[in-house]
Amino acid sequence: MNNKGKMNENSKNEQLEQFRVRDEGEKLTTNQGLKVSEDEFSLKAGERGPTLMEDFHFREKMTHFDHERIPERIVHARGFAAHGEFEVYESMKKYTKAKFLQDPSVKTPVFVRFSTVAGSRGSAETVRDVRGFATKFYTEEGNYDLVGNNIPVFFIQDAIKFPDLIHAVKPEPHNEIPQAASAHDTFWDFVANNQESAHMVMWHLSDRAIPRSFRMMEGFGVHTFRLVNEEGKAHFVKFHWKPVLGVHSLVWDEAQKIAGKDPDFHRRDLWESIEGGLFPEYELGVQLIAEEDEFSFDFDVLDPTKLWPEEDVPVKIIGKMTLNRNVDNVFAETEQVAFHPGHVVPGIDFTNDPLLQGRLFSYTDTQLLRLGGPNFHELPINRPVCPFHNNQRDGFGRQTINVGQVSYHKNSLASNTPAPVSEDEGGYVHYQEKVEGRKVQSRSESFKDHFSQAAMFWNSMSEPEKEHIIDAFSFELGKVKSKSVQQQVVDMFANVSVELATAFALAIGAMPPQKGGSQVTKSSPALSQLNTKKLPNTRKVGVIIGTDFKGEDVLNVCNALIAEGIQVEVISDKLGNQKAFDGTELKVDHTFLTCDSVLFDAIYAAGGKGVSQKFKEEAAYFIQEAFSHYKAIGATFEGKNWLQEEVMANSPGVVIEDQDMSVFAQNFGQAISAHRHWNRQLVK
Ligand code: HDD
Repeated sequence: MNNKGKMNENSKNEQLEQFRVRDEGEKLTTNQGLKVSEDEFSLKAGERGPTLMEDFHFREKMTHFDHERIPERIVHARGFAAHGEFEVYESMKKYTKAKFLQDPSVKTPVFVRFSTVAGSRGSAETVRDVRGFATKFYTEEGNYDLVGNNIPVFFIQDAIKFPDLIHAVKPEPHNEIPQAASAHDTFWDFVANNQESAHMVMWHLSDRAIPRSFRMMEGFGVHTFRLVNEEGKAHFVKFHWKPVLGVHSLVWDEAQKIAGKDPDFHRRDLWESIEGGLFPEYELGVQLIAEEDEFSFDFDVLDPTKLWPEEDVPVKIIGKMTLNRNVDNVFAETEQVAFHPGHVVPGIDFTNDPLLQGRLFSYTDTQLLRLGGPNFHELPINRPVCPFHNNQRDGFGRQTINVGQVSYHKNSLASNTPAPVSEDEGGYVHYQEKVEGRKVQSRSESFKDHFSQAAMFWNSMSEPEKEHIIDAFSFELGKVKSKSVQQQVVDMFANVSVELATAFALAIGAMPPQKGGSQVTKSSPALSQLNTKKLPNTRKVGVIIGTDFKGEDVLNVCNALIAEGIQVEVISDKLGNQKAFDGTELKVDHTFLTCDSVLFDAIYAAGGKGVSQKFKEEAAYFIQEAFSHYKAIGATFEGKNWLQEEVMANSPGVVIEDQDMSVFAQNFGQAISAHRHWNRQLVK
């Protein structure tokens, strides 16, 4: 990469280009460049004789294969990433001197990795878990990493407890069960005995922990950081990513089924959206608190188990990120990318949040093991797009060839270069916060209210969201074997809501709480997903058609849906083309066998005369399942016979019509945009 060229949104792509190798059409060689003549038979003494050590190609090929795996991340092992760009809407000069937040005409390349936390690299993606949302901005001043989650608070207040938290949530060590799940004794034992987790647990058991798509979840920097402007004035800041499509989730039963039907559901969704040009977009927001107001709130701004209610501290939307390019190679990019909350640029600084401070140690430490040495910054995906020079040398896998005699500072032989530069020339100067205190191992009193915001979260939920939380507690605690742990959790969450604790206590056969209750009446409407944006865009509809379907009518519906931005996939009992009575043909994308109702946002039973009894049963099963997951259901013509009309006909989100197809398409499109119809009565 020519480091002297001006930086733009393509800078990272251009830099990566010099590392890309296209093997197609090339001759096979060894890693030494020697052309290979035989790649199927190892060198042997006679056709049935012993293999010879002398076969260097065999040895090299096998050795490389034997070393292909690297340690997976201790947390966030299962992840998927994409490239994109970020643009700021207006200059943020008033608050920060960070260059990438100054000029709306500048686009900064980004790389974003989404992840689950607890599961191994091969685990299913729709499990109940926090999602990682880590963004690397390749700025002209160096890489800035915003290493966040889709939940704005954390389980613990001090990083020293992180190994304990993770040991508790990971599969239990004696039998390595369960994979990628928090529904087991050690996790809940940790929760009950580390009650600072209360607030985050409420989020974890809410619909936030089962997102519909990476494209439909928020991201949060979690910690309070500092923005510092040119004059040295600082503001406390919390970072938010707001998905343009709104925040939407799966239903728990659906999430579990998808985990089996398509363990790659979220990566497939992201990959296909980007391949199809439906680029995921997120707006960047900041909440700002002036330093003078540090103590004006009923929470401590340094406490990572607290959020700043958006109604009290509004989120100022300052820019947009668009993910527009899939990776070329998952290992080289997604697996080898190294994030670190300590990768900052001038104008962005830290606070004394004890969780953040501990993270500043952990990330480099883990990369050293995972990426095998101190040179991981040289891996193509991790390289800044601006020049970098220092006196660090050598180490495993060093690629840079530093020319010259001098590798120390201060020196005279190289005129004391590379030289530190002043703040005015872009040198990073740490914010000069005044700090005083004794060395103690304790926690501030201001960190000790663990339940008020958990109660606020509960108060902010709509009825269906509350039901989901009760069901989630009943599920999770229902899997816990220890009666004592179950009871401890009931008693703990009585401090959030007696209604909640009583409901799940009854479901798991524990004693309803004897005391508890919260005085908190505050709620924050921004926390409820019911208040999110509802758009049809990118929603996926499974269209079930049989032979002799009403060709033009059905096509018109499909086209009207597509015009709304909805994705249409055709399901039938066999692949190939399905024929309409008027000769129209529609390509079938899936059979009942190769897909499942849970993989769609809505089902449209379009009809078809020539269908077997088996077809009808399969279609009915798809519709029934979608119905039980509160999804929009449309039925026209013979499709009406595949659903239980007497049960479903007047249900919210069920659209039945065989006269006016444009009215049908419009109503069905609206039903799809609503995401889910929670006010639907289910037949139990
Ligand atoms: Fe962490 C990875 C987010 C607390 C230690 N963390 C990791 C990733 C994300 C987060 C998104 C995946 C990055 C990637 O995609 O490669 N972590 C968070 C957030 C936290 C948090 C938002 C709380 C606010 N983490 C946290 C603590 C510690 C760690 C308190 C340890 C003191 N996290 C790690 C790690 C990981 C990691 C062990 C594993 C792989 C990696 O760093 O690169 O260092």
